[in-house]
Amino acid sequence: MQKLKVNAERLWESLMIMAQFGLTEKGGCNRLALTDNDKKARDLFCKWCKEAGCEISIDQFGNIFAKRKGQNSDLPSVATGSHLDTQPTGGKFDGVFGVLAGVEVLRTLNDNNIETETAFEFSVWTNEEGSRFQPAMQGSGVYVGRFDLQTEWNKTDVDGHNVKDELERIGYLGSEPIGQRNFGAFFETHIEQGPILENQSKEVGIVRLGQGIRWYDVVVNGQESHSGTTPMALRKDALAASCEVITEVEKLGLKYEHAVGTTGFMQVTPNSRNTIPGQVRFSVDLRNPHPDVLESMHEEFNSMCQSIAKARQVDIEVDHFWYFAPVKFQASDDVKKAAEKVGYSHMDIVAGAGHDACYMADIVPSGMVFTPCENGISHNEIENTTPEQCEAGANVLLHSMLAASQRLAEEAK
Ligand code: HGY
Ligand code: MN
Ligand code: MN
Repeated sequence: MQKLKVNAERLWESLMIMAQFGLTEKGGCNRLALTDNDKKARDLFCKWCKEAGCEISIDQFGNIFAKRKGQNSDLPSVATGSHLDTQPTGGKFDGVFGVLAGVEVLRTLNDNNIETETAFEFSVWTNEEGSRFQPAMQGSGVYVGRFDLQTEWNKTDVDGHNVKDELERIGYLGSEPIGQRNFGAFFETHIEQGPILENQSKEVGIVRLGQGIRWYDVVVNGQESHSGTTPMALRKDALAASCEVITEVEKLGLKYEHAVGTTGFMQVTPNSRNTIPGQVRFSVDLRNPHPDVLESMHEEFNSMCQSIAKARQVDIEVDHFWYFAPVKFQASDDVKKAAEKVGYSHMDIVAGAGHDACYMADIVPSGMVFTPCENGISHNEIENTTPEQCEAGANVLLHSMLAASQRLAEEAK
């Protein structure tokens, strides 16, 4: 089995075919969750897996599971997967590389007529990005019971479309109840989305920890008035107050080691150049690998909002709607052993981004395989990697899954 290798050309070709769905002029992907492009990608994934002999199941949140039977149906499955949805100006690899590395494992097992003791399952998780609907990792979060199904079905995008209606519209409102799969191990392959592996010239990252995340919706209410006639001292400028908050968020990210702080989404009302903005709605994303540091950032952020509100005589509402605690990966040693077995240079690493495996780690030993991306750039249309780097990730995934399958079979004897 040691010599077993994936077909790098086929994997790269599958990535380029999938990239057609939502392809942008700059060569990236705009495939927001539950849009027609997401549907096309999902349909193609299901077609490829059916052609490879899998049985397809879809759950009530549109999560997809393609199952390749094993010799012993009493054993739990070894699973892998990631997401097909992208950022609005996303790349060709974030998420989809993990899904198609799984498909390449599936095809490689078939090519070599390998009968595994446990079943292998290949999954696609709904709305990992959290861009169109919040929060991120929504499908895997519902699956593991972190989020309530009905609440998440009712979430709406900026145009008022809700998740449940959109799942139905694209044909992925499945009937399988949430959380029904019998997984014994879960692995996710993903580009690092940062510069560390490339800078350290390592082929594979063994992800030991997923950092903590706090997301907020902030609404600043001031007073609309004329930009020409309102003296500066009398203004309640919601946008100027928001800019001060956002500058302070950036300072919070700079203040603590390994911290990041970001505002990526903003709506200004009435958004007219000669009316002082009366209301501004924006996002805040705080992250840190250490829960206590993230807690301090949370406290400082909230008190900073209150003092700015007081000083500027505006109202600032902070809705802290998502907290994801840092998570350790229990199956990362499988990934390390696989990287050593197949002979790839590797290093331990922390995941700066959230991933579906971070929630799967709640319910089953999980591991992540990271591979480098060019200049560490992601969530950008120029996101890039190479066929060889994808091949390394898929080979490590293949051998991680085979090792976990053997272990589960031995444990059951
Ligand atoms: O937000 C994240 O880290 C991921 O891209 N959803
Ligand atoms: Mn991702
Ligand atoms: Mn992403």
